[in-house]
Amino acid sequence: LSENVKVPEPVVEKEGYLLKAKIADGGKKLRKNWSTSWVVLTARKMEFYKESKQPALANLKPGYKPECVDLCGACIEWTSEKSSRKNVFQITTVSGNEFLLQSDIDFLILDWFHAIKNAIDRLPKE
Ligand code: I3P
Repeated sequence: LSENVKVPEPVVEKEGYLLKAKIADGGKKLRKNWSTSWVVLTARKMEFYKESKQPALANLKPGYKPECVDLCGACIEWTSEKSSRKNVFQITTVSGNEFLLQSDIDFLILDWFHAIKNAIDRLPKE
């Protein structure tokens, strides 16, 4: 019976396209590779979907799992050293994953920064 219980989807606080580069996984440095990602922010996490004209469809493909970022205890900060691009901030998770996010559009990246920072500040640190 419990298998039939549907867990409600968390409320989406913000979603949209950003340029993303994952630069570390579990503390291990990765080669930087920027790509456009459909980003979905909820209270506790962010999800990065592959670029798609109809992002919702990415959900429906069997076996497709977006990359998931746990915001509990995460850090967010602007960085000018880690990229030659403007408007770049970094998110570092407790598990040692590091992501750079970027947009050339100033108000857009500012909105994202504050939305993610607010989410992190509302969460417990552990
Ligand atoms: C990287 C690529 C990235 C660039 C990075 C390069 O080269 O050009 O876009 O980061 O610079 O190393 P490759 O594709 O050969 O891996 P930015 O665009 O963020 O500057 P970096 O080495 O200074 O991080």
